[in-house]
Amino acid sequence: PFLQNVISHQQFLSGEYSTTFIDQTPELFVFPKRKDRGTKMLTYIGNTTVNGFEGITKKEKPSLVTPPIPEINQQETIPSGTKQILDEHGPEYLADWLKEQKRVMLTDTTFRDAHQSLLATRIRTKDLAHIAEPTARLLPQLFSVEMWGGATFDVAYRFLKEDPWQRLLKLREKMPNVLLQMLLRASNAVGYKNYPDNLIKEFVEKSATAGIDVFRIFDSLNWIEGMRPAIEYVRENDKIAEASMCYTGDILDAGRTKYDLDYYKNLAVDLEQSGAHILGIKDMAGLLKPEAAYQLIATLKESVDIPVHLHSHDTSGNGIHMYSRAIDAGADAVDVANAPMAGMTSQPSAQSLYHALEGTDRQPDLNIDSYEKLSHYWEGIRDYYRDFESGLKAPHTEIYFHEMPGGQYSNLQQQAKAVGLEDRWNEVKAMFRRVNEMFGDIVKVTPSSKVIGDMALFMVQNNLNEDDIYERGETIDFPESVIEFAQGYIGQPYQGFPKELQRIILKGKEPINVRPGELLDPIDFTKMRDSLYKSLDRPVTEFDLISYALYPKVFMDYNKFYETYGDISVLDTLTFFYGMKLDEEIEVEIEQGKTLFVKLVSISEPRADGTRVIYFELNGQQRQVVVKDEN
Ligand code: 3PY
Ligand code: ZN
Repeated sequence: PFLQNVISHQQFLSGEYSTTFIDQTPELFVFPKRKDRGTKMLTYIGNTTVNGFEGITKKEKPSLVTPPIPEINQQETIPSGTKQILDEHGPEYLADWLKEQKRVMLTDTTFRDAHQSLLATRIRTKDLAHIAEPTARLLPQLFSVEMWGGATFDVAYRFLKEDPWQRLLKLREKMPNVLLQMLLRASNAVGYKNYPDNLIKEFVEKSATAGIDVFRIFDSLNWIEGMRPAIEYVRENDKIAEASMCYTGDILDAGRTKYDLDYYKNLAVDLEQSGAHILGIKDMAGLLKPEAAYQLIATLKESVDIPVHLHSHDTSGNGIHMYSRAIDAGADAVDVANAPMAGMTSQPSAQSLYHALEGTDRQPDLNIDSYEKLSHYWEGIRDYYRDFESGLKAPHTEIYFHEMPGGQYSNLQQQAKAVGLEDRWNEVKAMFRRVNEMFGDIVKVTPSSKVIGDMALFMVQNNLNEDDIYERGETIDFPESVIEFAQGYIGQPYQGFPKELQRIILKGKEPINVRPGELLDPIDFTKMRDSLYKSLDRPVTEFDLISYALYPKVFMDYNKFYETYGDISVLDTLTFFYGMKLDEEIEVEIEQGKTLFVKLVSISEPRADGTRVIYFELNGQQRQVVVKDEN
């Protein structure tokens, strides 16, 4: 290989070499071989340094302080909490216990929905894991910590190049005392389409084994048929089924009768009868107004016997006022985030709510100083992800107009940016509303919100208006998600599909009107394991199987990435996003007690084939990698 390297070297071929050629040309000694862990990691760092990271305009690595982690005494036992109640007494007991609490209980969403809603779901496991144990020690009175599910699952593989199951296992280990909660999109699991029932069953079982206690289950069209299997599987695992209704519309608007108080009351009764331990109200866009919250919660508390848990987003700026009215009406638990990760499209702030309830007998039982200590960490960490901020700087009451879920806002904005519609974002929002009306005013939450979002982007991008759709629809190729929706593949909307639009979109295809899961063939996991074993060339875990079944391409792409670069979840976040600066030195703990010291020494000019040589020191030894300059 050495001779091969010499005779194919640009400098050798050009004849411009002297007797020192071999000494000065270290890449001659780079032989194709199975790369070791260090080289793989250096290749990632080199690549990111030269080419940047997807979604971040290439720029100099920022200098940021390391966020402070509150001091804790690891010798002390971790105070017990709701997790111990569940483990000792089971889900029914826990639900009764929740209902008996005089003070409102809190779910902290900082580890999931808060960053999904503010930072396009980009917070990495490493940054969550650092603060997990301090959270468990400082906030043992929480009802739960929402830390998994929703978009975190696929974003982990797709963008963060890490395994979401490892996140769950790690956080479980560090937070043994509070209930861990996930968001489960019923028959869509953590995906964007319906899956076979046996996959949902496996998913729930493995998530429960790995550490999830509370499953907040919702259907994106509030279609109860779509939720039944998931509720049943959660119950089979002795975990908490928090079956949820998604709040849409405005019960205070007498002119908008599709989703009125009776609609929610009937839904709540159905959910209780379907086996919910807790009734969730998922106000995913933050549309619930304070007086509406009072009326809704008061009505639901009269209509069902199970506790009521309210989730909302603070987009309008009315979150705390709304929560305090809901709490007056008897809400048993509400969702909040730590202040630096709260507000706007995220959940209302835990600290603000605490102070807002001062002097009432429902003020949450927590140590506010502890919350503030943890807040310094989140304040620092948020800055690491500044490139993923949605740009929303102030309360946004326009939400009552376009009704876009908080978790979707920053993601759709990224999507719009990716297709060159950054400057037309206001048009996209207005179109989102138009499309919702065209579709008959549907519940909008993943994946139905994605359907509306895809259609809105598609229409703005192609300069189409509503008339164009009706007049020229036959000749338009609609986005895949829109076709699937019209076919009934994500379920049945309340009061049905608008027939004319459905006909235009389907172009002769027959829609279904049963639960899609009933029509899908069950997954043959044994067969899948065999074929995956062959393509991965490594033992296949139960978790791998589920991930592959949910997201075959995303999972395989992640594995390919892993083979090339190894486990880069160990890199610090700034290096992960920006690579390294010249002369910078970093430490990377690749496993407990094993640290690599990396220094970036120099970067060559691009060579004729467009590659650059990146010179590093790895634990004091010279190393170089070759990366393609994509700029
Ligand atoms: C999700 O499904 O990811 C959501 O957060 C919906 O609100
Ligand atoms: Zn949410």
